[in-house]
Amino acid sequence: MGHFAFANNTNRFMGAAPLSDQAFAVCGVPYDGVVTNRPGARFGPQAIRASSLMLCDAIHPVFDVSPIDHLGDALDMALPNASPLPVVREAIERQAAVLMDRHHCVFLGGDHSVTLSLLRVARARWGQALGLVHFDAHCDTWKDHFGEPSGHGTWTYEAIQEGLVSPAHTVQIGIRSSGDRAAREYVADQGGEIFTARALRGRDGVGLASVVAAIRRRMGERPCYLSLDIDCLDPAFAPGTGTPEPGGMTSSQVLTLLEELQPMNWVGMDCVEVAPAYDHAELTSNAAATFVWTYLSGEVAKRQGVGA
Ligand SMILES: [Mn+2]
Repeated sequence: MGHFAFANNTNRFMGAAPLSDQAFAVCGVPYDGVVTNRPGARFGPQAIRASSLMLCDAIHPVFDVSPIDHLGDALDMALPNASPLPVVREAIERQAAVLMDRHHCVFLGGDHSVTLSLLRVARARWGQALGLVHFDAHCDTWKDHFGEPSGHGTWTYEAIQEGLVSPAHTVQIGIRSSGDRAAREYVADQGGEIFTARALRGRDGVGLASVVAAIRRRMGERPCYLSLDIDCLDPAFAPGTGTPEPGGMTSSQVLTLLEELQPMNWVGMDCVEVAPAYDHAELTSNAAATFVWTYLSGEVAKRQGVGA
């Protein structure tokens, strides 16, 4: 096939086919109605798709598989962007339920509020409180969104309150933004674990081995959901996002963690908060596409019994 197969598929992730009965699905959630600062993440999905075309045949050098033939792109959800958040959530949840019933899904945000809806669907689909690995500069455990009950910085708190995720199986990575102690340390106070960006400074490759071991030990075989806010990265690696926070992770650190956590029992992923209007040289969408590709390759390898 080669990369010429992309010619007519440039609006789909990695040039994948339209979604039919493939094991894996990519779907955009183009909603950015509750961002704190700069809007624009509704255009994230198409920017990530455009960058993903650079991956060519998409054979992953660690997992030695390409996800392309196992993947369909459902394009973007149709959402009532001007409606109140509960109406938007209902539309996301209705569409996500159909997809998660039939496919292992990766969702492209959108602002981070969409993750609460995706977790509601995943919780119902798997019938138990899920494990959560949450890459982010922000704890997203604020109890309100500047006076509103729900926003893109409340979903982790809400997910724990709703019993969607198990607090003891919730791990945050890259946290560093301003915030009051109660929010910053909420996950740890609930029995989970937080690896702040500060704690990860200067650690890469084998320097992350103890982090990997701690996460894998904590999660065991529990079904786990991966939520990756692109602002976990330093703005040097991901300027195109609504609430950039200096002092963040490197792309290599995130890739090391994604590769080493591959053996976990993942049930789905989202990659959110890519806002292409603030991007430079497609750095941000390129990082997002590479992270999604890494995750999908790891899952395809697992199904094919190919070792990492
Ligand atoms: Mn964030």
